[in-house]
Amino acid sequence: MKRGVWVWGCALALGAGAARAEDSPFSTSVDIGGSRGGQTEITADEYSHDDGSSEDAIGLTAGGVIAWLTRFEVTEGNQTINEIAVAFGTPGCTAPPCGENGRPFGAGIWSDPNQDGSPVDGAFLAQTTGLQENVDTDTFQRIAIPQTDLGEVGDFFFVVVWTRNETRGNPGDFPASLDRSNPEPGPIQWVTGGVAAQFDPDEFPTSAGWIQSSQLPANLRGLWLVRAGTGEGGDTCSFVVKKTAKGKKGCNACPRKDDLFDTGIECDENNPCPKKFTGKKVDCPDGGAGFCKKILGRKKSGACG
Ligand SMILES: [Ca+2]
Ligand SMILES: [Ca+2]
Repeated sequence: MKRGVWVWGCALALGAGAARAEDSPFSTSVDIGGSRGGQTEITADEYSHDDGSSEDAIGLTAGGVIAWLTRFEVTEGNQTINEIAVAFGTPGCTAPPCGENGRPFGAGIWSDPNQDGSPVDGAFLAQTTGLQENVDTDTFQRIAIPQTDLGEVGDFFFVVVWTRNETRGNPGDFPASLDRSNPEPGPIQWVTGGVAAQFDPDEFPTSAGWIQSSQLPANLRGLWLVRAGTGEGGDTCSFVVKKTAKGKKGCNACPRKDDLFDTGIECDENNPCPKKFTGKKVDCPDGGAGFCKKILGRKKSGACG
């Protein structure tokens, strides 16, 4: 099995201990307050903790790469998934946009090898990359991932979303949508990142890094708007990568063989995706410097017509 993990060029200012508000690298968009509903239960075909509405969004104060992780437990009949859904930013954003439409992001599934519920030993299962849509609207963006077997009923697994956390001249925007209706959700949420952080799928993770949300300042706690399930993966063309693409000029986030790569090209029944995709020089999928030299993909069966 492939193994893909994180390495961070710079550890967070926070350690494993409790965070104090004054030294947290994370900050929040203005909390517009108010609850718009209760926590939803897992549905037949979607893993979900959030209630579908964000009351806030958080990001890294100084910018960088931010990753947010949600833990789920495998339920009967849902041991295999092929889609992740995520919302970016929040409608209450006071310095709009909280995120940026068109900005690259990644999403993936990690297992929990020792099944203790902690993600520090997470083992890579599948990933995809896409471009943010519908920022600041609470609209879930659905993105296809390779068909993933999650293990046995009751097993923990992790859904991770990551993106660069800055716009040009505006470090510290707020991409991670936060459902504050349940501000103390328990040990199912983590976050990590940093100014010099980068994604390198070929390196092993450092155990430091993931911060459980209960260790964040109270105003940064809640539920990520992140879900996983089965579906068609949205309305843009995803391709199965045929060969690991080479990163150039500092890009460590190029898709590898068998990853999915979402081009952002819109498709529907009348406008099906081309059978092949060739990207000679593609901007680094983590939104940072550099590019991927050659991305070759074949159409995913059944993808968007
Ligand atoms: Ca809510
Ligand atoms: Ca673990």
